[in-house]
Amino acid sequence: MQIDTSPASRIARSEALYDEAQRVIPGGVNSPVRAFKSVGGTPLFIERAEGAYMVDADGNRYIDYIGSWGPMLFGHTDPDVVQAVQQAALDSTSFGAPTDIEIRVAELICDMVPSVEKVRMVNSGTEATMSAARLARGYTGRDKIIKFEGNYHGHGDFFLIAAGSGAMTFGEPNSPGVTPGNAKDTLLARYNDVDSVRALVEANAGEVACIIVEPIAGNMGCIPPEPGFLEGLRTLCDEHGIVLIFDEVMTGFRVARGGAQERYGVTPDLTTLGKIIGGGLPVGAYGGRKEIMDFVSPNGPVYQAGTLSGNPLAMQAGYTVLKKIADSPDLYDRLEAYGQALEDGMRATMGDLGLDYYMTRVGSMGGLFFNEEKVVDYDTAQQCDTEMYARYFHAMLEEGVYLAPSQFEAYFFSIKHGEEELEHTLQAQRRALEQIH
Ligand code: KE4
Repeated sequence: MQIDTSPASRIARSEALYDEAQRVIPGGVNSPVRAFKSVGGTPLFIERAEGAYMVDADGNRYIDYIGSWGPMLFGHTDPDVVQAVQQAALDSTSFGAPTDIEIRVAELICDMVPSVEKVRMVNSGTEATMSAARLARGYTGRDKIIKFEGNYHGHGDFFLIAAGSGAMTFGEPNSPGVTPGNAKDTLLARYNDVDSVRALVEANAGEVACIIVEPIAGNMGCIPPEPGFLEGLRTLCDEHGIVLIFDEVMTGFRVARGGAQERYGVTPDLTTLGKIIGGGLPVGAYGGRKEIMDFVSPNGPVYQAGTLSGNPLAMQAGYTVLKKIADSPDLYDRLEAYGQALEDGMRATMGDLGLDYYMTRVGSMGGLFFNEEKVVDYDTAQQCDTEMYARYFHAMLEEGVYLAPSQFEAYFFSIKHGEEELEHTLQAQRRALEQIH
């Protein structure tokens, strides 16, 4: 009998699960970026997580720098969130009727997000952005929307045009199934280039309903707005009666209590939210000026609905997180302190190794581009060395650090990332970069 003496793979269980998963789930995953296609290798099946750490099906432990792609601002298994969800479940998991807790969540969002006077809960960021764009079209009576190459607003048909995130990673900027009819009303501008927007607005005078933008791009890596970019969009929208939508699904409550709009002092007409406001449960929201939001059914003619919108478990989780944010005056200072130490350590390593990759960070989200020139938009992001990123990703995984499995994503950390995690991450990065470059 031939005895297999090869060392069992350290991810044998994930490999087995991946085989099983692919038989019944497209690509073995329920969201494409999880499949590790752009970095190669077997996606890790995660069994549990706590604080700043995730543990995979083989028992390997990682410092987590995706935090479920943003929601885990307070780390995994925050005891207050867990308790709130457990308690809510005892009263049923859904009613399909209005509840008190939905009012409390809406009040907290209205209190903390400058642009939001009224807000509607939905079940994902995609639903939030689709609904906000439909509302802008209904409110203005215009058809066209302007988005930016490399910005990702979920998988709504009219957004999957030169999308960021997974669509960008797969190099399929125009996804099959998006009809020419949809695509024709979506106009593409260049991120950080107000002139490219002005040209579209002037060429489509009186036809543009909204401009939707990630105020900090997080789906082509992390790209902050250049000075004047967001202000320029605000001015253009004021001049032409266009609805300005900040897609803060990722940046909302991530980069400041009032999101990017508070951090940069530019107030949109509508804001979309998600991720953090659900504490890890499926939640999205769109909100803004009363006069626009009152166009939403049943008050107004723009229809939008959802069986599980405002779901009591998700609302209890969201309320718990939002209340912790509202009651933690030093939260963003503490996140900034970790972020600055992480960035300083990474730059020191780059200097020691003679590397000059391009690095960005805004609060507790950031990116490392394997590109020697400044990355400001889709084109410069595309010039990144994605092969090098893939080697870096796997080298960091071997070191127990779980980064985003794509160059075209951001990293996130939580309030539970502390001294021990910082030291481990910086040592891991030094070893990883020494190994790959
Ligand atoms: P969801 O439909 O995935 O909840 O949200 C869509 C969305 C909308 N707007 C922005 C700015 C977003 O970043 C997202 C979703 N972000 C990705 C991460 N790049 C989710 C991860 C995934 O697709 O699995």
